Amino acid sequence: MIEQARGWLGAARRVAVLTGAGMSAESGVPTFRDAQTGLWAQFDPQQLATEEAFRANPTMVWDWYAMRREMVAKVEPNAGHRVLATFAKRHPQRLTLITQNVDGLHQRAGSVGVLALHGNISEDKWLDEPKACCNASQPAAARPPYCKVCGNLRRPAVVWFGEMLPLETLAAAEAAAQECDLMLVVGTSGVVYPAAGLARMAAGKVVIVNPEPTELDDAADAVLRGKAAQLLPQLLED
Ligand code: BV8
Repeated sequence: MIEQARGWLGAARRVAVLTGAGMSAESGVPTFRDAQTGLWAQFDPQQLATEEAFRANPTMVWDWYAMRREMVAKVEPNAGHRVLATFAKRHPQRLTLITQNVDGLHQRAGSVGVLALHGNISEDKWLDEPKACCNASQPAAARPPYCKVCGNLRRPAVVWFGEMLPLETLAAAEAAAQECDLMLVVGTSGVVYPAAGLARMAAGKVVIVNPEPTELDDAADAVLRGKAAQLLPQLLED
């Protein structure tokens, strides 16, 4: 199966790659749905990663992101992240990398022009439309930080459930899917939309890389049952 996928890759002028939390599993970042270890075991991330939860419990949600930021800061990109960055450098203009991940590991591995559909956990933004008084450089040091004048809260610059994805990024991802000769769908359960929908609009062959079945298997031309950091080097190394 991997030889067939290598053949499709060799023939593909345009390659789109869609990655999810499984891409970072071998770096030690728990995947989104099993990330609920310890304190967070009793919460459903789909409940926590919402504006409603943040407005209701700003400190609790802020602390959840602070814990995840600390974890991400301690890990390194894995061989899967690295081989995607190397391949793109050796084949300019041929690979478009689309990720649902907010951990920044693709970018730290050297990938450029990453279409980060769900934002970046290491960046903040204002919860409400900032006013002249909301000076991002001096929010009050609290959990979460806030504007000392109007009380506007800082929040993680990620896309929460129920929030629109950045429109330009999503449009670029859709264009990449619709123009590709091959799409690699790596480390995603295919549950979250509209990201998962990209695999269903791929013009080219769809190859899934995942140790488990996913919601997108029916859309695949080939399924490589295995781990990203092991299979991507086998697939992408010249
Ligand atoms: C929106 C940032 C509308 C926050 C995240 C259509 C149909 C159904 C539902 C919807 C729909 N449209 C909208 C919805 C609702 C919702 C949704 O999809 N809900 C799902 C749960 C049913 N979507 C939204 O709310 C989106 N917004 O559509 O807005 C709108 C319209 C108009 C006006 C206003 C609004 C926004 C979704 C974005 C949510 N934010 N992240 C944060 O991180 O805190 S999503 C979050 O889940 C992560 O980004 C994560 O990446 C993502 C998806 O999960 P996966 O990446 O797939 O991770 P998961 O743990 O599920 O799976 C891991 C996989 O890895 C597994 O398959 C495993 O087998 C595999 N694996 C494990 N180890 C390895 C491996 N693979 C390879 N190698 C390994 N070693």
